[in-house]
Amino acid sequence: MGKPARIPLLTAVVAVALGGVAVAATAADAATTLGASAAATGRYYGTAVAANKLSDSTYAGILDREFDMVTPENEMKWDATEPAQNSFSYGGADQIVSHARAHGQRVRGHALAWHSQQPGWAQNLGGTALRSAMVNHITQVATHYRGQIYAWDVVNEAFADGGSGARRDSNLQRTGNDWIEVAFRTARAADPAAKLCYNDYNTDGQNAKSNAVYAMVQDFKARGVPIDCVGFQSHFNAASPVPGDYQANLQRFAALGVDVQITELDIEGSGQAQADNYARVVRACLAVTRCTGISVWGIRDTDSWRAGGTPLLFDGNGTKKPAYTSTLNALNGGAATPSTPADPGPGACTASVSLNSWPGGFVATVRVTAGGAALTGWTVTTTLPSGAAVTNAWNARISSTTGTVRFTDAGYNASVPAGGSTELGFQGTGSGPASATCAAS
Ligand code: 9MR
Repeated sequence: MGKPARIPLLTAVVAVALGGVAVAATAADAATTLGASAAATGRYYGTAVAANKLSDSTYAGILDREFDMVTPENEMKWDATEPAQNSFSYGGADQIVSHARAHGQRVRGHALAWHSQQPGWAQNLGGTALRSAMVNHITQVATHYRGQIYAWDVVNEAFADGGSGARRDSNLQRTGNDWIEVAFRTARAADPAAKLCYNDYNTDGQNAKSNAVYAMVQDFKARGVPIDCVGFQSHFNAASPVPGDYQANLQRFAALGVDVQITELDIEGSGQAQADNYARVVRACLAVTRCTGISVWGIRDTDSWRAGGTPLLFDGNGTKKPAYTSTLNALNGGAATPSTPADPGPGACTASVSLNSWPGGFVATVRVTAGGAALTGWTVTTTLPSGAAVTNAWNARISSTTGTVRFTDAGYNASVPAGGSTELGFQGTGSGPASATCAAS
């Protein structure tokens, strides 16, 4: 597969070249949706899609506006595509693939071989009968979609949880330890253009399970077993937070010579804490050259497999949550090409927030500190939790009172010497933001 297309930027160049009104056809074009912002860094931002929701206009509207990669949430699984042995049914999956093609979205195929969501007939097979059935399944499905899939999750969740580093016991595992490499070789033969991924959960940080996957990928690379990518599901909540070594873990896999992808992202929570975690995921991916994209596992909170944890970027009405805004901002802060983020440079600055809160209100003091060179102007950006509003601000000009707010220097405090700092403040109703970013201007 070639590099992901950078459609929004190309559009911008074309508009300028035609001498059209170049007004909006600038980087701003690439900054207003998740897919376009990710594409500007050479990556994608995708989502899981359920075929039976494509007729919901709110759902489809958000899907087609924001996302440039889709993963069928259940429609390509073994139970859906081969309900009776050697009798294939592609209704829901085909619907998603044609919707994607019609809207310029690429497709991640999920999943060819998995211990779960097997049709009853396969659950009851074992030994060579199951091995042949698996090979036939992979060949048929990957051939049906040949040329239309960006990446396949060839094997899903094959390692055990906990500290053993062992393979998960399953009927597939009991056909012999080589079932995974057989699955990858079979998929390569059926669709040579698709990237072939191993996908799992609880492998997002360095631990016994991710070490075991790492050793498998290393071994596959050494022996020429075709593997192109590793998917990190990234289902996070309080008990399983974004790991501190998330980026380092992605990086060590990338260093084995595979792409890495965030494949099923959702983060339980709300407000600023959730928004900060979503931004951390973007920053980790942008910092790893071979992190080619991020997919969330659903669109609205109500579409989620764990709706009670409100883990997604849009609320049940389809309204953008703070997590959406922080994701978009983080994508727009990314490097122009997939590489380690540029050195912030001598003109850079940082912002730290200190909050004085009471029920229903807060005062925030933001300290702007210059980096290795003097500032001649600065802008602080923060995203207010939903329901919060700024009522009064000092030492800065303000762009809005709710949502994402930019505070620009007030003129008299634009100049900050290298290493020096200055303060601004604001008062508001609701709860205040925990963090802010600073940019020299
Ligand atoms: O989101 C999927 C949900 O609708 C299904 O009921 C469930 C059945 O196993 O699978 C969910 O998706 C899973 C994905 O295929 C693999 N990783 C874990 C996901 C969440 O369970």
